Amino acid sequence: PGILGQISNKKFPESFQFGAATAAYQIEGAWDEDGKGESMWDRFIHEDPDRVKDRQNADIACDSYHKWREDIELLKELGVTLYRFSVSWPRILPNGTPNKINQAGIDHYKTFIKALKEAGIEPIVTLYHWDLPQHLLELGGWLNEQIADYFGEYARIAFKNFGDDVKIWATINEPKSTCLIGYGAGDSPPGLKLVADGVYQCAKVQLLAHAKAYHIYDDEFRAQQGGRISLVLDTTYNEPASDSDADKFGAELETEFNLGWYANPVYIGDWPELMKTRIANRSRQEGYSFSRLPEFTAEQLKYVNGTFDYFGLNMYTGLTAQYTGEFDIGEPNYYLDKGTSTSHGADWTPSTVSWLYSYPVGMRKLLNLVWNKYNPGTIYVTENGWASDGSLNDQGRIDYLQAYLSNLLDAILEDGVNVAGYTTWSLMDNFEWTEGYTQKFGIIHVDFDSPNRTRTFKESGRWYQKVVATRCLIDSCDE
Ligand code: PNW
Repeated sequence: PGILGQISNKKFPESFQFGAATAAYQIEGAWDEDGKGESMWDRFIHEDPDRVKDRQNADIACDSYHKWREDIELLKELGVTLYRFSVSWPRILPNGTPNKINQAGIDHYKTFIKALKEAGIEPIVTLYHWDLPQHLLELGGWLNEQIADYFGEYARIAFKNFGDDVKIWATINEPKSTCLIGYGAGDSPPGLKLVADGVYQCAKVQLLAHAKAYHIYDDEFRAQQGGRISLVLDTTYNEPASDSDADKFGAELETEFNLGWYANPVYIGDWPELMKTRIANRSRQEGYSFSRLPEFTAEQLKYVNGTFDYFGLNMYTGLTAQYTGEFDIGEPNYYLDKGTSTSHGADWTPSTVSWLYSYPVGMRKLLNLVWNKYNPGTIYVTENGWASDGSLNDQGRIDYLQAYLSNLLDAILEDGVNVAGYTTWSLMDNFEWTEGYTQKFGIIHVDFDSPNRTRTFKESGRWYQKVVATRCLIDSCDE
């Protein structure tokens, strides 16, 4: 099925797990309660509320720190068997270092995880979904390789305390987004505009941090706990804007500079060749005696390569790409290194956020690409979802989810891709970073005007509930 194609009339395999996803900073609130430390997002927004579109903040958000029992009831009502959420680093280690452990934070997550398991819901726990402890930011944040060691310390504490109950770990969520937005565009913390070199250094440090956590799990916990661990990467599926060889190259560049940048070191062994040669060439012409893309030492390469037990994939949308040719040498910049310009297909349905268009067949194509290129053994689609204005009548989200899930199912049944589970973004409306509460991704509505943060199923929530129960995307599937 293409964009306007047929929805599959087959059933999802019994082993396939449906779920929903959230992240600590976007739902928890309680930003300074019970000993929690300050995260870089707390500071970034408190310091200047104008950094958020509606001048709101996440001090309370969905209040899930207090209302977690209700969240579990919602998950039960949906009937899902997977819940992907993140643990807040500064809630466990207020200044990010193991020097001070906040027992109240540990107890909170322990209780929550136990209750989830009792409800028959398996946790996928993300260790880092963007809320770096402020202290570690001041130490240099993701530009300082030492942060990788601190991440390892934090991961060890999480494995030790939660690992008996958590069997699927995700180290870092979307390193690409953190590096490009926080260290390149400067629109999220730390607000740095280091698009020439900071973005590359950030990527290296995040990969080292991921690998550190992986090895600690492997060496110290895997034998007893028997779980799986990987990282979560986000990417678009990129189509050439035309049939020309130049545009085909443009799509390849787009994919290598976004997905390959992080996936190649972990799944294959080093930065993509295309990135290495292009950035080295441009660097040389720009007066550097070395490449602005930092090299891994031989030891680091070995350390990072193979640090996965599955592929965590966040997939929302597609792009059309063109190769722009070589220009602006002398102005070091990731985007010029990449050498593409991107847009979207003329017939792709827009959402309420500028970057998100519906391109369902991209899901099937991307799953095949990841499966064939990276040989991950298992893929979890850890995020996929639609932005809308927040009304309960959200047919647009149903159309999107139905078409994407249909393509996901085709990838499983027709193409033989092992997709083990899917956690839709998001369980409920939440704090959408610098978009504040203006963008709603939830299949469940949250009333941010009520102190109760009342949760109400949207039509998409009811629709998803039915899909989960019947394993079928239409009224009745082939038996
Ligand atoms: C995700 N893309 O980021 C984040 O993980 C969530 O925290 C966030 O709420 C959600 O998107 C919705 O914005 C994305 O390239 C990063 O298509 C990149 C893309 C999509 C989502």
